[in-house]
Amino acid sequence: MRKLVVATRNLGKAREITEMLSDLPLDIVTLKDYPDAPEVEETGSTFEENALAKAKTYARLTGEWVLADDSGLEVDALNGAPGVYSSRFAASDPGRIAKLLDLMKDVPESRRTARFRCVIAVASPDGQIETCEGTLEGLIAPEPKGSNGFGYDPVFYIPDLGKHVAELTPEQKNAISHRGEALRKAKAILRRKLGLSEE
Ligand code: ITT
Repeated sequence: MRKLVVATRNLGKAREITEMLSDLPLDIVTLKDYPDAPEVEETGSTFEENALAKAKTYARLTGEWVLADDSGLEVDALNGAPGVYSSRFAASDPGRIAKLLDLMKDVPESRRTARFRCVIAVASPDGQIETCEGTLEGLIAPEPKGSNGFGYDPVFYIPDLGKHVAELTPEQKNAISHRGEALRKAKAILRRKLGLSEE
């Protein structure tokens, strides 16, 4: 079976991506299987630049097809922050959530709009590369709720569902999420590029 390296060290992302790709006839591994691979510095100013940098670098280093995800949270009342700095906003998930809620403490519900964005890049060792993306619109809740998912999921509220993302099952999150949308497009790219049959 062809190998696909999912180029992430974020366990929450790795879990969602490997689960959604599990119906493809691919041997899926992550960066855990490449303990000596160096970090790629995320110096880009967009999710696309960072996803391209991660996919290209790890495709070259591993000699395999690679799928890389760069994602984050854009909060309108914070002019799009934390954006590409979402993982560097504070040292831990609880720290990131506490910092966000503190910055948002005086913002009324009508101005708490936000979105998750995900850009996925698929790269081959011989330099082929394509990107695709997905978004999820919602509101920053006043308090965290739920224990599923990862990252900012406990404070991201979906008005249509009346739920925080961390209250959704993995299947419910994948069906509506930024990463789910991008991954459905990435699967079409992989099927075409690797000549995999349609399910
Ligand atoms: P890799 O670069 O190794 O993939 P990372 O966590 O550094 O891991 P990013 O630079 O793409 O990845 O940062 C994404 C951050 O955005 C992530 O750490 C979360 O804080 C947040 N994030 C992205 N998708 C999310 C989701 O589905 N739910 C909650 N938070 C999410």
